[in-house]
Amino acid sequence: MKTALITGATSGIGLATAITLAENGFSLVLCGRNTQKLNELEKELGDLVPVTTLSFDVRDQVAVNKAIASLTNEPFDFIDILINNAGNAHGLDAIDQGSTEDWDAMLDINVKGLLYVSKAIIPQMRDAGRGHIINIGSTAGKEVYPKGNVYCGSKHAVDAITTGMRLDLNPYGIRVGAVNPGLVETNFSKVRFKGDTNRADQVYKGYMPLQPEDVADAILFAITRPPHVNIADLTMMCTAQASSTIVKKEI
Ligand code: 8X3
Repeated sequence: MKTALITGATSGIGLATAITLAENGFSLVLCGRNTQKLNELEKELGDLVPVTTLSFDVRDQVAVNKAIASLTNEPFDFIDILINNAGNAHGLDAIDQGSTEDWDAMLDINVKGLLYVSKAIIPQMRDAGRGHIINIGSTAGKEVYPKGNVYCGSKHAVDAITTGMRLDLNPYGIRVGAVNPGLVETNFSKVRFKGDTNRADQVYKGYMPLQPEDVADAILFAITRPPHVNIADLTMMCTAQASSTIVKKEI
């Protein structure tokens, strides 16, 4: 039984991935900031597979290191699969209008948080000569759209860092890949628009967006390939989406 650690596991793609992986027999280390949700998940999925939870903010490197160092008991003492999922968007503003708080949050969570968690886990993979890292990127990491500026920049950074990790960890037999979804119906837009549910709902209206479970399926596919196969880069969109700015809507 392999152990997977998922960041941002309490909602959206992270939550769907936790459920999918539990159903497919992976032991789970579920990470997030919402302790209550983590506890509920541990109870729910703990009937299926061994589950433990870690409550920390990926922006806090001391907390990240402390949390990962606490994983001393089997089957959580070796992370076979790291899923760097925690990330979000803050604001959708032209570059002259954006707030530095929003920029800091996106770069701190999406880029630096991913690096902190990876740095805490890579040494054990390197020493064991095995392991698998999946970074959740975005179509925004492949294409910049108007007002996407810093969010797209953060996801382009994830794209580059994924390649860099693959190059540097290649000698150790560690697989590194990215799953890059387009529009997924989660609370992503609600967070981006700071709780403005009406505005967030508009984003997913008039077409069938990807569901978090669709992305979880792709992650499951990537991590269940034979040892000689690495899914390096997987970009997925709903059928209605052709690019970041072209979405076929019925209304
Ligand atoms: C989420 C996709 O197009 O809303 O990363 O930026 S998009």
